Amino acid sequence: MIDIRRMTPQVGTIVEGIDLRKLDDATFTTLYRTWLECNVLVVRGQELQIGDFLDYSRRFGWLEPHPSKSTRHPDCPEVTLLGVNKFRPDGQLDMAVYRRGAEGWHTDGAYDQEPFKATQLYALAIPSRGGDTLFASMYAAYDALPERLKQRLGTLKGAYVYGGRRKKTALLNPEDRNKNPAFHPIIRTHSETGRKALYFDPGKILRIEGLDPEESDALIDELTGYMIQPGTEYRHQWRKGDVVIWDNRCSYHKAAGDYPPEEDRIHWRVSIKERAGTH
Ligand SMILES: O=C(O)CCC(=O)C(=O)O
Ligand SMILES: [Fe+2]
Repeated sequence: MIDIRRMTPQVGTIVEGIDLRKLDDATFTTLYRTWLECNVLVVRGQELQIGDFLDYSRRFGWLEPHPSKSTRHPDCPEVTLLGVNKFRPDGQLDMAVYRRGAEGWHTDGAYDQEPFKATQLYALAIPSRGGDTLFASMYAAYDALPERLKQRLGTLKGAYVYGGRRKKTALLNPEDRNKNPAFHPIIRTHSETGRKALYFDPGKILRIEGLDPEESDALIDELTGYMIQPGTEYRHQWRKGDVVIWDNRCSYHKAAGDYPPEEDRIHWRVSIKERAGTH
């Protein structure tokens, strides 16, 4: 029996009692609609081969290899390995791998002209404690903006690159580190729900176009303060076999990054776009 449980009013639903390897179209449609409503969809208890994970992920959109080439699965470029090769040859913990996604609240792929529609993870190994992923609603962030800020943001656009203002590009190959920025309206309308969201990523934004640098930095700080609205957070405690997809058009996330480093925390990850071949 399929069991669908909302975790918070806005973000997060947990589904149990289905096998994603044998998912009929009607059930997928239910899952997809639920996901659009609650931004983050967790399906528990799966035993997937890599092909099963890819087949299920492709039902959401186009899978694009992530720009971090060094963390791609060796046989399958669409799959990124999270938590693999955490220790360098000299035994040092590689913080870029261990703390990936834990630097702050963010949305994935804002550095592309067409940002990622979704990101999906499959949990292969989960530590005994820590290592949660946190989520929050961009719709709630938009709704919380004072009218004055909504007016000011109007059609302003943010300029984004992978490394942002701090130039954090450790996971990229040198040839991929100096791409041109991508521009996105900060008030962004979701292409499927039609709802407005505060589309924003303080770690990847360079500047807000059309403002002088001090004004831009000040507005970035101000917007950062609106990102996470109380009551919209969902904290996912992973179990092995969980499949979790989040909508990057209407949710922020971050990894807690706090698990015992000597333990494994390993996921397969795919980046999903609305359309093929769009960077
Ligand atoms: O490992 C996690 O919990 C999430 C990491 C992350 O930010 C991502 O995969 O986009
Ligand atoms: Fe992320």
